[in-house]
Amino acid sequence: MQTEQSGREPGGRELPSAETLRQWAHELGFASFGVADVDLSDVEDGFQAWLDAGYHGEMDYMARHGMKRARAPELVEGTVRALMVSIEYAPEDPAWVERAWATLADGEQAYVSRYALGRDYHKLVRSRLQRLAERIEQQIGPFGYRVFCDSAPVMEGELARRAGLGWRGKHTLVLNPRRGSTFFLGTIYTDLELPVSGRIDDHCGTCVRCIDACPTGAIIAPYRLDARRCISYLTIEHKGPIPEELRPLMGNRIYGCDDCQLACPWNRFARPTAVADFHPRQKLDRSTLVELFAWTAEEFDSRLAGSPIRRIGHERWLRNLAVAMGNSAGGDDIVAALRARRDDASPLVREHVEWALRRLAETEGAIGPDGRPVARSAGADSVARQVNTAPDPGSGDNRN
Ligand code: B12
Ligand code: SF4
Ligand code: SF4
Repeated sequence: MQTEQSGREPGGRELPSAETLRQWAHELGFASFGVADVDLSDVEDGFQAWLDAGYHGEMDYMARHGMKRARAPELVEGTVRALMVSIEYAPEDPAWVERAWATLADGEQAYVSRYALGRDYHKLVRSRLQRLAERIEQQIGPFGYRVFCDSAPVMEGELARRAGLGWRGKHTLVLNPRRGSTFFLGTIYTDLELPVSGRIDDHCGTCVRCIDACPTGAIIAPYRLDARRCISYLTIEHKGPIPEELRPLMGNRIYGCDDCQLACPWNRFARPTAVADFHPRQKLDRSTLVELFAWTAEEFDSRLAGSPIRRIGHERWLRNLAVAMGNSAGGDDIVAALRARRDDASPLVREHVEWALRRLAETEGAIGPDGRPVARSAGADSVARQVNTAPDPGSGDNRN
């Protein structure tokens, strides 16, 4: 294997140095850059066990390509390295974590995952990766490559870990001691035999905050996620009715979920995004459930043009909102909004609306010790716990 300093491939091609590549990646707005070897044979058994357990739920695409996901050359012939990049999406507000908890604790507000407040990242990342590949091509001439961002059977997390972008947290995401985990990953498969980057050690230590914070218990063990319980899966990937036993646990999370990341002490070091396209649109960071539930299908399509949320469609949007409204403290506006959709054309929406109305009726008038109506979601309980035990990145319990 080559060293970091070497500039020539065994085949004879003169290659840009790792430093030059990193510089080019930074100029394109990528926060981190690294090079990974593509031999993922040691993760194949774990991935197969995950599929065999059915943890992928309805995500057929996870099973469809079998082990091609872990075998880069079977997807793109000649691949020997993966160039890995990250790009930040954390909000600009330095108090974004506290604000996120506050929104989660407010049953009238809608909570949209922070990654989805602005423009969809997939195309943006791929087009920047394409520019990076073209820049390499200008320097060394034609070479074999293909760019990805969530767009093909590629194990981006594992490759990013091997490229030194971070370690895999117990929530399974990649995180980094200087920037937390609030970044997307992108990949270039290539036939260039570039030197492989050094790795970052796992700094989770004895910490289990993400596991404790997960409202639905989806992190069934450290580094193992049952996607079928994950609110991100339930609100985005899952098409049909949301299992009834999970609905009360979802709180006001209507698209994606961030709790495991909000609870992580390392996200004190998350960096604000430098990408204007990722800034919040349509007041998605400060809208009420009632406001969003009122959107017609046409409004949904036009307001969310270019947003990742658009791909779930208006029907699932209403389904998710109905669950959140059922978990709220109720009140005239919420009940009236739900009743107005009792005759919705979609049986899926109608069923979730009826569930929400039933749930509100069952606990009508429930008053908390502070004399205010109770938002009855376990999600709200977990939020209260988090607020009371605000993460202290200096405590060191996560650094051994
Ligand atoms: C499918 C998918 C999901 C699924 C499943 C997530 C998961 N953790 O597997 C769902 C819909 C739930 C999801 C949710 C989210 N996702 Co997602 N997702 C993906 C995707 C497409 C594939 C991930 C994958 O391969 N999972 C399969 C599992 C099996 O792989 P694994 O974790 O490496 O598993 C290994 C070990 O943990 C172990 N193992 C795991 N389970 C088990 C079980 C047994 C029995 C055994 C023995 C071993 C074992 O073995 C495996 C092999 O080593 C990637 C993009 C990509 N192409 O990689 C994005 C990706 C991981 N997602 C991303 C994001 C941002 C999210 C969310 C934060 C979005 C949100 N806010 O709502 C959440 C976070 C939830 C979470 N805690 O993971 C980013 C993560 C960026 C980062 N910093 O790491 C990615 C990389 C997309 C991107 N290009 O940026 N996601
Ligand atoms: S995204 Fe939410 S539901 Fe999914 S594992 Fe993290 S905390 Fe749990
Ligand atoms: S440091 Fe703690 S909260 Fe963060 S990923 Fe590791 S175990 Fe989870």
